[in-house]
Amino acid sequence: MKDLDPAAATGRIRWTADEARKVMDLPFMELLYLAQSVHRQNFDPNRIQLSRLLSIKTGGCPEDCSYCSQSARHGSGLSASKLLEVERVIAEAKKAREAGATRYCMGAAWRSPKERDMDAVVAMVQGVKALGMETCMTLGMLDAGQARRLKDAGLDYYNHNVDTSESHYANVVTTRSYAERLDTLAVVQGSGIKVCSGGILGLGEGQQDRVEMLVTLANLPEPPDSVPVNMLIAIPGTPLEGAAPVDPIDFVRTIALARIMMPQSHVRLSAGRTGMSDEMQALCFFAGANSIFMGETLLTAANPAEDRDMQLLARLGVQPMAAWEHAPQAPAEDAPAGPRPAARKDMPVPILR
Ligand code: SAM
Ligand code: DTB
Ligand code: SF4
Repeated sequence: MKDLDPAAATGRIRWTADEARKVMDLPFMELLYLAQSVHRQNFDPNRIQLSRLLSIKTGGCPEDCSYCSQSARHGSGLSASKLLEVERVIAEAKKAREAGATRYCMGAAWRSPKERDMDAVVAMVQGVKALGMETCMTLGMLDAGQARRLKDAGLDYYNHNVDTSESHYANVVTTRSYAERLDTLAVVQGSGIKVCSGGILGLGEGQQDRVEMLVTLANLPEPPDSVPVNMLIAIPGTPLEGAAPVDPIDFVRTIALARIMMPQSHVRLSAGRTGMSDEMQALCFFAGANSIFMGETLLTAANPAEDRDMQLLARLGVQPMAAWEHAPQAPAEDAPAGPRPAARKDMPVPILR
């Protein structure tokens, strides 16, 4: 494998699948040591960013994503609801802020937003932003005009996952192509909204698919600011209800590779934490995951109870990340004086031989 030289690390490294696979296959201790080293060069290892999710429009989705409870094509038994009232969303965001969340992520079970819904989602972004929280939305595919309206309303992040490798993708979703997903990511990046994009492990893919998915993400014109790594929550009634579980060691390896390939991104240990032991989550944090969703519900599925998560963070001596720490290159004006994690863009990634 060619060296990842420090000079290259200050700019962009274009990864090949072969290079990434070699890192993925390092002996586990080497891989974790490397991932933790890269993590420490870019983030405070004892801080974790807390996001909160709300489903603003649940179920009845026309897409056929085979993992999803919200597709109208599967028999998950979930009943469809209308778009929530703007006031309700803002009230929920306020509660999340009081519980320590700094980012509020609103998700809708749409293929793409309809023009008639845009005024309401714009008002939600404005209202949540006015609470001093970071805003994130995931509404399906976006066109440039919609992205511009959301950006102007103050949207900070847009979540749109590639889900898996390009070659495995057609086994998982048929109603939206991989290229369409990449188009939406380009539209979002072009509008100046930060990208949150990752995938799911447990869709019947192999370790090579996970490598290729991370290569796709790391080689975007800008790597995503946030990379959610979900563990499939196998939902009864969906085509993947009986999917084989992911080997936890392979899951941790994937987190480590994401950290190494996208050193400055927030890697989010996302769906599926209810199925993980505390020890596995701790290993994921050691491997470089530094963000979680807090709160008992994700969009429709369960997440660990808040007090349980707080106990886990306390046992690990990990503090929630303050809002001003999210963008170490551009500290907010309210950043407290005193020691803080340095902006680390200039620091080299260790040379791999
Ligand atoms: N409808 C929008 C879309 O798909 O673009 C946004 C919502 S969608 C539920 C957001 C992401 O959640 C999906 O791309 C997928 O990666 C993840 N997800 C959905 N169901 C999941 C499940 N059962 N287990 C793990 N992750 C899941
Ligand atoms: C992401 O990658 N994971 C979150 C968020 N983006 C929107 C969603 C997880 C959904 C888990 C299944 C559910 O709650 O229905
Ligand atoms: Fe619809 Fe999103 Fe679920 Fe796919 S993942 S079925 S687009 S809600």
